[in-house]
Amino acid sequence: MLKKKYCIGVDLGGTNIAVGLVDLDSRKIVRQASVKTNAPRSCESISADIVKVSEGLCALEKIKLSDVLWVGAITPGIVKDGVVKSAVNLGWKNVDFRKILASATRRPTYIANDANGAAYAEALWGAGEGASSLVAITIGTGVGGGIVFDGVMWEGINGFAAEMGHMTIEANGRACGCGKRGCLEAYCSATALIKETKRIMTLYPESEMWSLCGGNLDRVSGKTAFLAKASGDRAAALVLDSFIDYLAIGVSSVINILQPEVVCIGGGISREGETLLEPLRERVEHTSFYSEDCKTKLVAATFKNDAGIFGAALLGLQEDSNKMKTTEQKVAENFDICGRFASATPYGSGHINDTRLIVTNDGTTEHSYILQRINTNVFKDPVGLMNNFASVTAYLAEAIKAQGGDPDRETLNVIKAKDGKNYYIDEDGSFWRMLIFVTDSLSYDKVERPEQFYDSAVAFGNFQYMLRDYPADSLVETIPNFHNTPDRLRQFREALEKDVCGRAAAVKAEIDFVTERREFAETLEKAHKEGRLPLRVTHNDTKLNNILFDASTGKALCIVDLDTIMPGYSVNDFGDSIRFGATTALEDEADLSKVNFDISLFELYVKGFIEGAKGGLTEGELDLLPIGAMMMTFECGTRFLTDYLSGDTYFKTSRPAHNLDRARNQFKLVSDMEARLPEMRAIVKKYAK
Ligand code: ADP
Ligand code: GN1
Ligand code: MG
Repeated sequence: MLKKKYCIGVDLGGTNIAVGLVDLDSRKIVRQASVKTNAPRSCESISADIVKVSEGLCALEKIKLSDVLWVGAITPGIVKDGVVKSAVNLGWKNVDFRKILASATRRPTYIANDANGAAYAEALWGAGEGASSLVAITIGTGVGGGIVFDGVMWEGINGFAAEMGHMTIEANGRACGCGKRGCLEAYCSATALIKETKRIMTLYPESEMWSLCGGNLDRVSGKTAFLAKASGDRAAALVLDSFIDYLAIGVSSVINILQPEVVCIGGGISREGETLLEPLRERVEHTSFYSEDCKTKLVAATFKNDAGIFGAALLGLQEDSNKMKTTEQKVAENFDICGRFASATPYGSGHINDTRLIVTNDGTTEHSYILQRINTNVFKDPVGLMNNFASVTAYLAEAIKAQGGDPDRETLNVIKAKDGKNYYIDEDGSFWRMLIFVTDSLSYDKVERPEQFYDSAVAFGNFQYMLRDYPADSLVETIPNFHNTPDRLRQFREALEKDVCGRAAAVKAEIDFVTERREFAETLEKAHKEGRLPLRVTHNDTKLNNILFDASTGKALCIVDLDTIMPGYSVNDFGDSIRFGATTALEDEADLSKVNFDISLFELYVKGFIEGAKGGLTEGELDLLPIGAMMMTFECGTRFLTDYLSGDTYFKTSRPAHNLDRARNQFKLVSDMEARLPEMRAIVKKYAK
């Protein structure tokens, strides 16, 4: 037999706690019971009562509480992400209701504000079923509401959203309990209606309303005016005319702002049905932006007495709804991460991928991740890339363990997608990967302390050392000819010939700078062919911001950006760090008077890199370290200039001449290095012993 699908809905009010066992297939409350709230009372004690009542209901259905799919609870007050920020009736402030109730029930637990929950139930199974959007306005002691778009409840950034009762409908109007004046609640709550009914009655002693309440003002209710109006009472008509006029102002504002498919009116007053709705519709049509063929449906709520239990029970269906989530949230939820998605923030200053810091919350703890959209304009084989990435990081983890390090913090750790792959492809075809965020770490765009640069050199040297036996031929070449400088010059000439933006004429000096160094560009390729420069497994993108430093110790911690790990030259890894770090300015500093090669930083890096490589560099490699520095600086400048000529399609830019500034900056460093090559060679000799 097919197992029935049950869930529990808890309507926690200031007076009663109503609990219902809901059968999700038949959409019925199969059992329900309630106990007194006895507020103020602790959340733990209330949760224990909820468990007791729920277990009783389950026993009657011959199931266990552990058989229910989830527990949903609604409560008055401000609720955000399961935390009751404040609920005056319960005496709660910043109470993590979801966490406490979840640990009491041991079931997945969902919490919402009561009006939001009611709106959600209406949207899914009630007046808004099948509609894309619904706004509920609940008229009771106060006026509450809820907004549900594409199946997602909008709580606002702070839980205060959909407080319909506190929209101003009359400047300097009636005082409201919230301290403001002229709020919808002060005119259209049941409380306000009763007050106004009494006021009008005292002005019209002949009104039918008096006999309806036996001459006793204390017996006036929200129904009194409706009943009297039905028999033609003029005073009652006055009360209701102004009540509906004000309500129409509120409803029109909602429609004008949101244009939802459905607006539903709930709470006790909504039982008046068409007596209320017909005149309301008429007024709203006059005061809102309506399109005849596609207008908001204005209807009464479907759930009456059971609105609370359903409003709570259906909260668990939120999981199904994906539509209003951001791309990052949807993508993040496709990876095997802990807790619920909380936020996504742009992170780092890389030029290639889109990097986001993702924070999740499991009810007790926050977890952080790095989510990256792989730039497939740059990396044509993202699947191969991620294979490299995962194999190399697994290999590094072992090497780090062998060196006595912490593999959780000293190398990247790939989080798999829920389907077991190392990446996730979203509905737009974008490739994403998820990494564990290395907490308490920082990366730098410029050397802040010389020791930092030395540390990074040791780390990059050691990185190469750790990968010395890695099977190079198992690696996919993620960007063919990545550091083949002659090929970079060929691409440069191609871009120059095309000159798609007409930028070439204005950068003749830079073009000449590149062309004059055509022969130099061959140096490393030649050395390789002559057997003086071996191919190794290298990082190929060793700039300072691709290494994380421990925020508390300041020590180099973890090398990141492993997209370009492939066979390459050690001297290029050395050189790429020098071009970015051994300088007095940022990589994109446009004022060239500030850009100078810093030979003392160069010296520190030489020392650190040779140490880190643990004697693994050949004589030929050591000899070529200064050329590696010049080559990477020249090549990178040429790439920036190429991209400038091609219309800035490769590197991220934030101003029109950004790539040109970067190119000039690198060329200034090349000139400095050329002038100081003998000194650079002497430095290497000093440490190469
Ligand atoms: P890009 O290829 O665009 O440079 P990166 O992979 O280098 O992308 O990521 C950009 C930045 O994000 C890095 O420079 C680093 O500061 C930060 N970063 C990357 N991965 C992590 C991580 N796992 N933990 C913490 N920070 C990270
Ligand atoms: C890019 O990805 P990111 O920002 O760490 C580039 C490097 C350049 C560097 C210049 C894959 O590095 O090759 O040297 O910009 N990465 C790729 O800052 O092209
Ligand atoms: Mg990077």
